[in-house]
Amino acid sequence: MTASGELAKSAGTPPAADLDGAGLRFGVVCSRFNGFVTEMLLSGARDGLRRYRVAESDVSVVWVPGAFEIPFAAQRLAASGGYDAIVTLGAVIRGETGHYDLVAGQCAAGVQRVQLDTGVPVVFGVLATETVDQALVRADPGAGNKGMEAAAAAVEMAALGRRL
Ligand code: INI
Repeated sequence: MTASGELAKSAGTPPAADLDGAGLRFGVVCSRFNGFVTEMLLSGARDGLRRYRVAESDVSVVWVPGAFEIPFAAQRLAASGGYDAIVTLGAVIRGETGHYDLVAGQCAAGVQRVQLDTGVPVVFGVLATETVDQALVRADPGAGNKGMEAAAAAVEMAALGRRL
């Protein structure tokens, strides 16, 4: 679809997403904090990128200590000019921190700021849950893995970014 077609008003069902990632390059920022969850998100993201025809060699993974550090690494990757979109992965679990709201909120705000400042899409695959069990459900390798969902969003936004 052309950019003008993209912007055209349509009634009824939204058009299907363009999920062809062949030739597109992705940076993935993954938090080490709650690694038992984020490893599962990363696995889902890798599976998703592969499913949408992204080559392994077009994916770079960077690890950071915690969700608070995700925007910094995302900013560096986005500003490098080497990526069509960035995927961020993390797990902030309220049960484990008194500063949950600060960490989760600053991470989300930072990620949004990076994509608007750089013009490179940065998708948000950072869980913010009350409990470990809730985080594990969202990182399950089967349906509903938020890493895989983030990969799909990144492919769609990368393709959109090239078209617009
Ligand atoms: N980082 C997370 O990614 N998840 C958490 O649940 C969390 N808790 O519980 O505190 C967390 N804290 C670390 C934070 O992201 C920074 O790495 C740390 O404050 C150093 O800047």
